[in-house]
Formats: sequence, structure tokens, C-alpha cells
Amino acid sequence: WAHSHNPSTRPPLSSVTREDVEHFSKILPSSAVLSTLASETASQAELEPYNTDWIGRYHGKSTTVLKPQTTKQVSEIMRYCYERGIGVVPQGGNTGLVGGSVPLKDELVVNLGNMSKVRSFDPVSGALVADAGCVLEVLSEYIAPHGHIMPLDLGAKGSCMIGGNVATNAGGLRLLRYGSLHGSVLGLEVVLPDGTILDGLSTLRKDNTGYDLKQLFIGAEGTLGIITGVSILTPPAPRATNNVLLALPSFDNVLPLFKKARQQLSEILSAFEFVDRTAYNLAVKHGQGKAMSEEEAEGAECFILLETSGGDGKHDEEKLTALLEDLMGADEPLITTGVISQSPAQFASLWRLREGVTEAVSKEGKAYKYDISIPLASFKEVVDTTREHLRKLGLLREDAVKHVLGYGHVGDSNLHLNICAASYSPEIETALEPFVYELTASYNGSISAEHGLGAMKAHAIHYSKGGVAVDLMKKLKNVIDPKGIMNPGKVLE
Ligand code: FAD
Ligand code: 2HG
Ligand code: ZN
Repeated sequence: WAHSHNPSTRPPLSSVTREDVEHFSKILPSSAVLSTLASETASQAELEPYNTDWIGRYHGKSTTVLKPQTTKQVSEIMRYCYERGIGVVPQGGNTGLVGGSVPLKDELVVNLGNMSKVRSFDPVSGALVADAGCVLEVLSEYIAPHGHIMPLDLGAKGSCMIGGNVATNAGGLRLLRYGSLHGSVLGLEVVLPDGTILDGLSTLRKDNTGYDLKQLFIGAEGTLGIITGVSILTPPAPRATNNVLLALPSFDNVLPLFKKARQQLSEILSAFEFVDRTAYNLAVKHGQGKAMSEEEAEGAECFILLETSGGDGKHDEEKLTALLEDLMGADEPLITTGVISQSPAQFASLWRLREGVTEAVSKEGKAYKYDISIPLASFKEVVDTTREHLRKLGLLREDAVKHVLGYGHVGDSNLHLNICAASYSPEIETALEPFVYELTASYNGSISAEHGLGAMKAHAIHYSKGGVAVDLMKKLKNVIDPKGIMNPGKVLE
């Protein structure tokens, strides 16, 4: 359906014109077309939320946002944009953290928020088929009465959409237990750049008929097509869940603690999350959950949030209590204290402390976010090395870099290194990049563990992928999107 263009010889992308908006108004109802080009449909201020990313670092200049309700409408929009050579940015909840969900220039934004219907749910197999614009939390609530949960959970659940989750291959807080979306997504419906609909909404568990095409779109960050429907396997809800917040005197205790927790809790361990002292203090300062008293937290270098999920509450509690007794009672205790949740409210509050770090950092200042896969043993070293580097450059001060903090998913060896600054500045950016990417590469790590490359890290892909891999990615991109209209400038430069 398309012949290939070399990116360097591609014609430049076209800007959306008034005539284009008139055409879109024939495809969509007037309430679904927001444009500054057509009178009275939208002001620039109304388009601002679609043009600005969650952390306020990336700002696009799109004049037009479309909010289709059906796959057919998405297909017609894409067919037209393909012919006209208009760049398109697919957008879900706009909670992405790498500047992937907003235009770099004046591309058309296709926001999936109006595609929010559940198509089917099979309470026996747990297969859920939903429009891409369904909010993750809404889906969780939809399947809860059937005794199922979503296989992923993240702090942005109230706004992020399942299509965005799949497009970023979001990891989150349940990956340790339920694995990545590459495993739990059963099928996708995707509108390709030329408007062709790839209908792959299978609910089959096994299907080895040729290449597994859906995998290409999982984590492609909207650069290969627009995901309009998702078929996903949802697990049965565990009968019992517990969580506990542990205070550790030293980071050195994290590894032995993880090992011990895995051994002793075995099948019921469902999350093992890390929060360093700076991240903890910021979460507390900005009212993210109620954790432990100041006295209890005193002397702790870092904290672990551990969750268990299982089939028998009494059995799980006994195992967890035995672990805590062992940890406290040892000659050299691995923890100074632990707070075990006693009620659903406290359970949520402990989680809030961990999930709320991102929000706390945003309240404190402007965030530079590095989402890296590195060996677990190096989490602290990476945070300390980065802080020291900034200190040496004289940037560690209230009006420049306020805090350097680390938190993340121990179970997945995924550290979130955040640099919280008073404001975004070229001086800080130059100090951090390529420094952090080189540091990550020196551990053979990945510069994007779970958030993607987006606009932020497209230029840095080579720190984690070899030339052959990047070349093959470019060839695939060129075959599927020969005019380069899908989310230009993201993932691949
Ligand atoms: P958007 O932000 O709208 O888009 C993200 C990317 O996907 C963009 O490149 C966009 O073009 C593309 N896209 C969106 N929808 C589609 C579609 N239908 N078809 C094709 N492409 C599409 N991420 C994690 O992995 N783990 C976490 O624990 C986590 N926690 C977070 C906590 C907070 C508070 C926040 C703000 C973000 C967090 N994230 C996390 C970032 C994360 O990537 C997302 O929140 C989420 O997966 C993005 O979904 P979204 O609907 O907001 O997508
Ligand atoms: C998390 O695990 C998210 O909390 C967000 O992936 C991390 O904000 C961040 O850097
Ligand atoms: Zn994360």
C-alpha cells in the first residue's frame, strides 16, 4: 500500500489549513474539531492543554485538535492526512513523560479521549476489548465487579488511557507480578498512516500464524499508526493484598532485603518499590500519603514499599509478619522499622507515598526525568554520582538544581533518577546530557526503561541500541510510514 521514501528526500510536512479544517468538519461532528483556523471553534488558550506535556517542558504549536469517536473516523482522518502530507500526533491522556504526546511544531493532534467504550469483556477468560481512549482507572472499575484487575497500574491511572499505555509499553507498579504489555496484550486494532485499518483485535491466547504484528505497535509511541482498540488479558483479582513500608538504615540493605523477601514470600510478593530519602521527604512535604511518624523515619537512608497479593489473607499475613520479625530480630537488622497497613485506607495511603513522588516533584519545581534500567546494586551510586557532578559544576543550589532523587521499581531494576530544578535552563540540560546517558551506558543499561524515547531522547537512542538495530527500526518505519507523518521527531530523529 505504499512505496518507500528515504527520510532525507521526503518532502516537508504540510501545515493544516482552513480548507483542511473544513474537510475534517465533514468527517467529524463540529464539537470534535477544535481549531484556531476556523472561526469560533477554539482559541489558542483552549488548545494549550493539548500542546503542553504533563511536566510542562514541551510546548507544541498545533492549530487543530481532532477528537474522533470511531475507528472509521480515525481512518478517514489518516487517509486525508496521508494524501496531504500532514504530520499527526496521536494523543491519549497526555501523561507521557518524554514529550512524545505533544507536537514539536504545528502537527495535527488526534486525541483519542472520545473513543471510550468498552467493546466486550469475557469474565471467564478475562479478555477485555476496549476503545483506545478508555481511561485505565475506568477500565479497572469496569472489571472490578467481575473479580478482575488490570494487569498494569501506575500513578497516572486517573488520566492515562489504555491506547497510550500500549503505545508507551507502560510498565508501572504491577510489572513484577503480571509482566509487560508485550505479554498481556492479546490484540490491537490500528489505523495505519495511510488510513488502512489493521484489524487484529483477537482474544486468542495462542496464535502463531506468522509475524506477531501487534508487538511492533506496543511501545512504538505513535510513530507507526494510531491504536484505536486494545484486547488485553486481565487477571483475576487477588483475594488478599497487604502492603508494608520499610525504613532501611542503609541502601546496602536493599539487595539482601529483596533477596530475602523473594525467598520468604515467594509467590505472594507482588511489588517491591524503592524510594530514597530525598524522594520520601518530598512526598511527605507535598502531602502524598501518610507514611510513618518522623521519629520512625529518622535515620533511614531509604524506604521500600512491599506488597503481597495472594489467595488466602491469613496465610499471607502470617508470612509477611514472619518476614518482618526476621528482619527486625536479626543480629544486624536489615530495617529500622516497618509500617504494615491495617485498613484499606492505610493501604492506599502507603501506595500514595510511592505513586505520589512524581506529583510531589512537580509541585516542588521543574523535573528532568531519567528513566533508566541499570543493575539494582548501582541505584544509589548513579544518584550520588549525578548529584556530585552537579555540585562540582556549582549547580546544586536553591535557584538551580534543588534536589537529585531516586526512586523506582526494584523488582524490574528500573531507577527513576529525577533532577528537580527551580526552572528549566540550558545550563542544567547541558550539565545533565549526555552525562546521564553516558553514565547509563557505562553500566550497559537502558536510557529508557519504561517511559519511551519521545522527543526527549530520540537523539540518544544509540546509547542503548546498536547501529544495526537502529537501521532496521528506520527501515520498518519507512515501510509503514513512508511519508513520515506519524508523530514526527519522536523515537527516531
Ligand atoms: P500520552 O501521554 O497521551 O501519549 C504517550 C505516547 O503514546 C505519545 O508518544 C503518543 O503519541 C502515543 N499515543 C497515545 N495514544 C496513542 C494511540 N491511541 N495510538 C498510538 N499512539 C498513541 N509510565 C510507566 O511506564 N510506568 C509508570 O509507573 C508511570 N507512572 C506515571 C505516573 C505519573 C504521575 C505520570 C504523569 C506518568 C507516568 N508514566 C508511567 C508515564 C506513562 O508513559 C504514562 O502515564 C502512560 O502510559 C501514557 O498514557 P497516555 O494515555 O497519557 O498517553
Ligand atoms: C513511577 O514509577 C513513574 O512513579 C514516574 O514511572 C517516574 O516521574 C518519574 O520519573
Ligand atoms: Zn515507573
